[in-house]
Amino acid sequence: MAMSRRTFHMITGTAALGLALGGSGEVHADVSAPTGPPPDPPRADGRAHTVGFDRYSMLVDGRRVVLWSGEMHPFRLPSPSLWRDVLQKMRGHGYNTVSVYVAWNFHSSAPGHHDFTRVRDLDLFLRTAAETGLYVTLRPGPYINAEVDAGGFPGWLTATPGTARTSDPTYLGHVDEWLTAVNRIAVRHLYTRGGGTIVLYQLENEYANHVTEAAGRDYMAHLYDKVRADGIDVPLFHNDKGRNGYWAPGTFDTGGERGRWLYGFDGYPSPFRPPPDWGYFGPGGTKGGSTASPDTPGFLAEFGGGWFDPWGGAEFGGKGYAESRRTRDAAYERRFHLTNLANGIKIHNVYMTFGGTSWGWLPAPVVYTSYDYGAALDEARQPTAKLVPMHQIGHLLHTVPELAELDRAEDVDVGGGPALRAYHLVNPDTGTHVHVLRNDSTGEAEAAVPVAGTTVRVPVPGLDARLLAAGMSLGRRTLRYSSAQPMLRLAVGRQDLAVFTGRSGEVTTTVLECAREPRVTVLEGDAAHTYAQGTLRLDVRLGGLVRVLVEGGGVARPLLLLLADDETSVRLWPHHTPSGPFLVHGPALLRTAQRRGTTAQLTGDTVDDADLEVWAPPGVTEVVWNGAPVPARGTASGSVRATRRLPGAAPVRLPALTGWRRRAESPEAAVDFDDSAWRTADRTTSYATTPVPAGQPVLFADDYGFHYGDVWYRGRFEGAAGAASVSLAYVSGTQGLLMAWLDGKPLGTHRMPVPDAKTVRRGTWSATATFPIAPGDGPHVLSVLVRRMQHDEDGGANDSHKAGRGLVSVAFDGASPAVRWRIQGEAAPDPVRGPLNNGGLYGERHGWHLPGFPDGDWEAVPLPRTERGQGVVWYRTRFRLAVDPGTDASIGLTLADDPARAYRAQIFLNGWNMGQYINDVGPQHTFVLPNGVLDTRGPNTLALAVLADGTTPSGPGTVELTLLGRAAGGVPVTLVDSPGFPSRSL
Ligand code: IPT
Repeated sequence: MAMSRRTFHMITGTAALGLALGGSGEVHADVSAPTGPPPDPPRADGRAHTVGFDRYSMLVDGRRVVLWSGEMHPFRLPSPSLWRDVLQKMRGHGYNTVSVYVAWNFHSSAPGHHDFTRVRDLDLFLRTAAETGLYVTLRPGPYINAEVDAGGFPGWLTATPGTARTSDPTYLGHVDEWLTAVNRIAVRHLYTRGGGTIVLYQLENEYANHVTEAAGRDYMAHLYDKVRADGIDVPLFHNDKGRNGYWAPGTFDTGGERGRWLYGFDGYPSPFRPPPDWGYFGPGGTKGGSTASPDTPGFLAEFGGGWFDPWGGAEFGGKGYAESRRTRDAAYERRFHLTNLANGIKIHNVYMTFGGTSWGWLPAPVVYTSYDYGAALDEARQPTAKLVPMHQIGHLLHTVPELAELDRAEDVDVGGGPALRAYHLVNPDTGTHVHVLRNDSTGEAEAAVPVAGTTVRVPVPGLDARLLAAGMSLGRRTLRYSSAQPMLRLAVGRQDLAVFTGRSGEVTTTVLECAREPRVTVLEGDAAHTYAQGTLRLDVRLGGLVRVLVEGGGVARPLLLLLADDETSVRLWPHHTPSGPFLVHGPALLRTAQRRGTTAQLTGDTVDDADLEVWAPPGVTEVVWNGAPVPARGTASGSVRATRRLPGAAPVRLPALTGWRRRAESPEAAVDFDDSAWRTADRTTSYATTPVPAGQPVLFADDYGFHYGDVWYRGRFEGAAGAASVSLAYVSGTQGLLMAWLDGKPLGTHRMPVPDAKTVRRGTWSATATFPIAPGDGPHVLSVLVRRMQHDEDGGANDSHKAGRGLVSVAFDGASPAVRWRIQGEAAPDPVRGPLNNGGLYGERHGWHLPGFPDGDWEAVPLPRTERGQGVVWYRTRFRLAVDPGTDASIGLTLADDPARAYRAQIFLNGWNMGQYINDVGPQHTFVLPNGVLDTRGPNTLALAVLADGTTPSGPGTVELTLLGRAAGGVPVTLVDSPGFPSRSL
């Protein structure tokens, strides 16, 4: 039969290796029936599982699974409780996999030191993903890019010898320590052993620059060996930067284990051009085309579900994430993902699905604090309209596994003009046909698709796409075709259930094979039906939830057809449980469902008042929602329906922020400031890629152990009489600045120019600031504050993360005094909030950002406020929130002021650095304050470190709490530890 022509040599995992590794040793492998029902959502069930693949798809326990994955970064959500919220929202909306980078710099403040506690608790994240029923793709680098500082390399790595991302032995030594630490956790969560749900593991990231060199090939082979030696037995892969064929199976040494290595690639196509064909099914694909890896499933390790936004307002290239979400909207998602599906992609990962926040000093210089990304779930954890296609396609792929095994079928002419593109695919075992119809023009087009001897007319809106299925099983009955898009099929209780979707108002035709005439009841909505020649035809106008019950006609099991418009489709929640599947209709989110005797125990969210209707396993007659019984009764649809609506979210009132206290700092500028404890800047060599000018000591902050945020220098000199100016060369990354004082008097501020869309990725930002001076012979003190932005990423594998940061050199015009420098950056890393929380401002070094700092003697001031001066001024206040315990309120801090004012603010909430606001650059004004860091039912401390150029008046202007979303429900939130003053780190 069909199975015999397939090979399953690529099955990996303990079971496939025949190893008895504790536990029950039970093997769930049924390789003879990969097209059968999908495997249940994965859990940490303590059993051995096989994780393999063939050229079509992943095979989990021998069952076909399309991975429909979303990327999220735990390190961009510093509140572990909320990981569960995001993961549950992903699962509810049809994702079956979460892909995560692990950022080395987030976990490592010093060589050999790796911290996986608190907000860095990878083990907890992996447990939560397993509890949520999601597969995991783990991507621990060592290099990750990801728009984080140094592409994820720790700050200390910049001060080490050897070229990173090569086989250099020093680098590999550090890498091995990192991987040992990550893998020690990861092995406990491998799905192969049932300890967790990791099914894929990535080596490196878009590694394209040393592909043909021994230094690159040996490096990849080393990573492969290391990860295998650490016990990672799931398939490994790399994400090629485009379909180049780099690191395809067989191109480097994988210890003879060719079959356990997947080829993956990344795609970030322009939303303004038609989606590309990847060439999986033959020539004509982009670059490597079908030859890239014909024996492994089409694998998009990253596919752009949005895009990152650079600093600056629209005129500089930064447009804000609303724009990103507008250009990659729901129709974009449908058009591009359905094209990917039509191109044989069976492992999808949408980068990002929840972008989150690059808090503290995490963002690479190219981006600002928000990493919202225009993703389907926004930074404030709110679902957006982009989830509609993800939800519909995700649930379809999960409940109709035939779609995991599709061959290209003969092209069909669908008319509709040149902009209407049609892809035709067929499952070789079941004969299910799939047509993907894509409209690349802006006006609506009609596709005329030949199906089963007739022509199905399908409207495809401009710049949109539609999937049409024919010959698809709906359980006991078969769909001949439908012009509405299938979303799921489930056998629930005593009936089969199928959901079809489309835009509201669309007129759709659905035809079922029915050898004998069935009984048809339109239970709700605008539907007409006719029976003729062995087929039942339903003509349905979409709007709300149309229900048609099909019974009899020689088939014992009834079929309930639900036709939902888009809006309604995301209120339909299939949920697979060990007692069978559920389908829940009504609420804004279904988080969990389980059967307890005759009761359906459900948890989830409502925003507005909502219906609650449940299709559940047989015998379920009662419903409990978020712990409270809901009166309900059985319906003609075979469901149990609440007799009253669930209440929506309670209103949330946010207090005004008042009671501000102000204190100026920057005492480092004063002549008599005591800097005797500061490091002497006397090094003569550096591993930085920025040259050290002859005759000058090394001044780069990283060489003195200061890796993040602001850094101070104090230089003493004599014999400068006659000097007309002093020139300070510095390197900072985009948006950096330098301010200087001579003997306590401001010399001025130099700022890196605001980049435009073209220059923003230029990388290193270096400049020379020249200030006129008229010193006497001395002695003199030159105080310099450099706002370093972060280290460059190292996408080109050329050590660009080692570009210097801080001062480079000093020169005088008309004199040449020797300057003796001392340097001070951040204090010892905050052991709780992590190495990226703080820079080296005086206030940070002395705990002014921490809760409980005694600010009673600070000046009480109202905001908004205007003052003028060069340097740093702090503002602190406290506020108390009292959000209703059943409400998940998502809250932000919004700053606004006259955009001509040249100042910026570092925002500290309960000591946590929530990001940087640059008043005259933007575009970000609202900063998400994650619950857990924010106490929504208690007191909070807010501190702003305002750094002003002195060239204009500065603020703060208005500073307000803003409500970014609310729901009744949510997840229980445990507050993160937020140690106050005095802190042991100071
Ligand atoms: C690709 C990276 O792999 C990922 O880490 C992230 O940087 C992403 O892009 C952009 O957000 S790099 C590719 C787009 C050149």
